[in-house]
Amino acid sequence: MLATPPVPDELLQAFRDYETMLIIGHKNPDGDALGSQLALGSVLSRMGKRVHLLSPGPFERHEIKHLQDQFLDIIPPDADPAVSLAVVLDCSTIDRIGSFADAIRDFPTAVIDHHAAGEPFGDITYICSRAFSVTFLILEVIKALGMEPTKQEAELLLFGLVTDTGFFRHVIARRGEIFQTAAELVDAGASPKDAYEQMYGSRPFASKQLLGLLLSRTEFHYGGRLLVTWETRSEHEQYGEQMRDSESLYGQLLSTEGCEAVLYIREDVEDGCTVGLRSRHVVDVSAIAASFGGGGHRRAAGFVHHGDREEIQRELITLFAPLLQESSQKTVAGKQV
Ligand SMILES: [Mn+2]
Repeated sequence: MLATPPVPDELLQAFRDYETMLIIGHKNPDGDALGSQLALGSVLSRMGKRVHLLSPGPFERHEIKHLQDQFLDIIPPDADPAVSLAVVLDCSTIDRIGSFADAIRDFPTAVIDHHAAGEPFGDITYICSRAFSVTFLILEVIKALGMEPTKQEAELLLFGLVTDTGFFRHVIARRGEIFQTAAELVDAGASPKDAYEQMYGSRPFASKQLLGLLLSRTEFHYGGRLLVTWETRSEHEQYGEQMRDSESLYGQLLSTEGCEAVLYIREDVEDGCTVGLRSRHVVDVSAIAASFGGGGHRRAAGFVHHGDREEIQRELITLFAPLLQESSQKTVAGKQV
C-alpha cells in the first residue's frame, strides 16, 4: 500500500487566501468530476468562501442528470481575478473544460487530477495518477485543511470513488488504501448501497435494448482479443444519450472469454464520433487515445474523432495488430465471417 503524496502547501494556502472559488469540471461530466466539485465546493463554503460550481455539460449520463441545477455554464460576470481562484478538477488537458479554458485565462488556476496522460497546466497542481478518483484526492485535501467530511460530502466523495473504479472492480492487489478511504467515507455517513442504486438502479428498459443491439453486432478481431462495437448516428438519435449504459457494455465485453481490449465508437458528435477504449491487462489504451489528441487511464481512455466513423474504426483495428497477437480471424457475435 502506498501513501498518496502530500497535498501541496501552496494549494492549501490558496484555498485559505482567495475569497471566491470557481470550481470547474470536464465536459460530459461524470460522478467523479461532479462529486469532486460539489464536495470541494461544500468544504470551501464551510470555510466562508464564495463558491461557484461550473460545468460545460451536457449532463447526459443517467446517474448525474439530477445534479445539473447546481452548476452554472458561464463564469459570473462579477468574478474578479484578483480575489478568485479557478480550481479545475478531473482534467488532464485544459480543453476538457470547453469554453471555460478561455474564460479563466486571467484567473490564477489550481488543478487537481489523477489522469496518467495529458498536458499539465495551471499555476498550482496536485496531480497523482495513482489516485483512484479525484474525490480520493479531495478527501486528502479536506483532511489536510484540518477538517472532516460531512455526511453529504462523504456521499459525494464515495460516488466519485465508485464511479472511477467500476464499484471497486478495477482495484488490483496491494492497493488497500482505497478500502481505508471507503471505510472513512462510510463511517462519515456515505452508503455504498445508495451509491450503487444511484449508479445502476432504475434505468429505462430502452437502455437494455440498446445494450442488446450493441452486444449483438460486436465484431471479434485478432482471435477475439479485440472486441469492436459501434452506435450509428440514427441509433444515437433514436435512443438518445441517456440510454447509453457504457459501463454495462464494457463490463459485458471485457468479461468475454479471451478478450483483451474493447473499442466502442459512437456517432454522437456533429462532424464525427466519440471513441471509447478499454483494456484488461496488457494494452495501454491511454497512449492510443493520446496519439489522437484524447486522454484517460491505462485501462480506460477515449477521444473525439472529427471524421468518418468507419475510417477511424478500420485505422484503430489496424493499430491494435502489434499490441495483440496477429490473427486473420474475424467473427461477428462469435460467428466466423
Ligand atoms: Mn476521474
